[in-house]
Amino acid sequence: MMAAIIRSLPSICFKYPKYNSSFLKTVSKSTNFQETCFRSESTTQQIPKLEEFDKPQFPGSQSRWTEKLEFVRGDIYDGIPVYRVMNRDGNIIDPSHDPKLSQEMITRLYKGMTLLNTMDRILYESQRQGRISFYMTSFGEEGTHFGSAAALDPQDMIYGQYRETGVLMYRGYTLDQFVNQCYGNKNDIGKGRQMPVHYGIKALNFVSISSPLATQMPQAVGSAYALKRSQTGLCVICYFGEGASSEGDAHAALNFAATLSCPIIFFCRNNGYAISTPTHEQYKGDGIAARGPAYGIPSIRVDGNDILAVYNVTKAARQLAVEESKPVLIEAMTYRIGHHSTSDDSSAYRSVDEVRFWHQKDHPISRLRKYMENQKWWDENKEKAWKEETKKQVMQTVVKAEKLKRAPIDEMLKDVYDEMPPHLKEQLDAVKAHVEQYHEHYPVDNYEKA
Ligand SMILES: Cc1ncc(C[n+]2csc(CCOP(=O)(O)OP(=O)(O)O)c2C)c(N)n1
Ligand SMILES: [Mg+2]
Repeated sequence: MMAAIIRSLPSICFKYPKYNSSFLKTVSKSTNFQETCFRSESTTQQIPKLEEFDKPQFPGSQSRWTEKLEFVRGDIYDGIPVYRVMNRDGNIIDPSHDPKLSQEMITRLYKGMTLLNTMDRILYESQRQGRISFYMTSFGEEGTHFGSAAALDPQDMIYGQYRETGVLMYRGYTLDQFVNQCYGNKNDIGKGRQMPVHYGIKALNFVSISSPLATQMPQAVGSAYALKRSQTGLCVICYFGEGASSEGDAHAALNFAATLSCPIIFFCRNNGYAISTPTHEQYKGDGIAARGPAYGIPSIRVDGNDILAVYNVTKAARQLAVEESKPVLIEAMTYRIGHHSTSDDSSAYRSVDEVRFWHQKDHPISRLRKYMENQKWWDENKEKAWKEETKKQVMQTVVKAEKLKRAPIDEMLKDVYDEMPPHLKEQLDAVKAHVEQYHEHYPVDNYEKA
């Protein structure tokens, strides 16, 4: 029996790296396994101390004994509170939590949120008119985007899910870049090879969006681990929806980040829906923030419609992540006012009254506007002039983008490899020959010549 246990040790030790190889050799030679375990000095696992035997000493948990037979239930406590700074009238509740952002900064944030809103309206309509193939709006979530983006270092790496357009806008992605990407024209950085809204730009440290849910999460942890090793003083922020949190990748990411102590901010946008699935069908626990402590990750829940609160928590999370090299989890509570995407009609699964409540009574843009009006920094005239200006700006950008041709067909298979391998070259030649032969069936004039 003992021999069998000893033979199986290498595989056990692989899972528990605390036993190193010299320990293994000692164990293999030993006739008394129990004795060896207590003698070994090479293990990094805490050896139980006899004087602390009044506490459980299992290596997998730190806890206390109990003689009560009690299940830990998720439904007996009030839940993690929602941190806020402003009330719905735009008044600061506790002045000691006012981040005291300058008028210039607040105006920048407000202008960004409203510009995004206008761009969303116009590009959504473009899709309805068949000018672009797909679009996703961020209506109602603007506070989570701009509040978090403003609290980061511009060099921090961003991994998004797809509904974080405002984060990229704050970083400096231009209207031209957004619209060219959605139109997939030759000026798009990705040369029109991605679906609309799948933005990415190396210069702004924003990793390209990829549709399969939660795949960005373990990748983001890998980046954070690299940042930790290179000691740059930077961190990663990884955005994801509460729906994506149900993916296995989300678990892997949270657990790796915790065990490897990676400087990463997990930013969950809890907007109430994963397409048509409401949160109460998605999970039974206390949201996403409640999962953090189970992974050993400091966690907080914030009112995502309060941009100042989002700014404060992201700033504090960044400090924790960078100074203590730790993951932090933020759950920003908000509401997806728009349809999931242009492929969705949310009236099939939620009431107009529900949407109207959030649009009229708890909107991040109107809350910041109230704050600005309270400070006498904004008024109706400024609002009207800015709205007209943003509409003009976006419309002009769209008109320009529509006139541009698409990238040459040759670009389709480039940039995957440094040098195109023969099998791809063969496929490209075949496509080109086909299109040339049947050119009357293809919109060849819409494409730039190679
Ligand atoms: C692995 C995978 N499964 C399913 C989908 C289809 N899908 C696209 S978005 C989405 C809902 C995601 O909801 P959430 O994470 O809450 O983000 P939100 O759209 O609310 O911003 C689903 C199921 C997908 N893209 N990838
Ligand atoms: Mg969601």
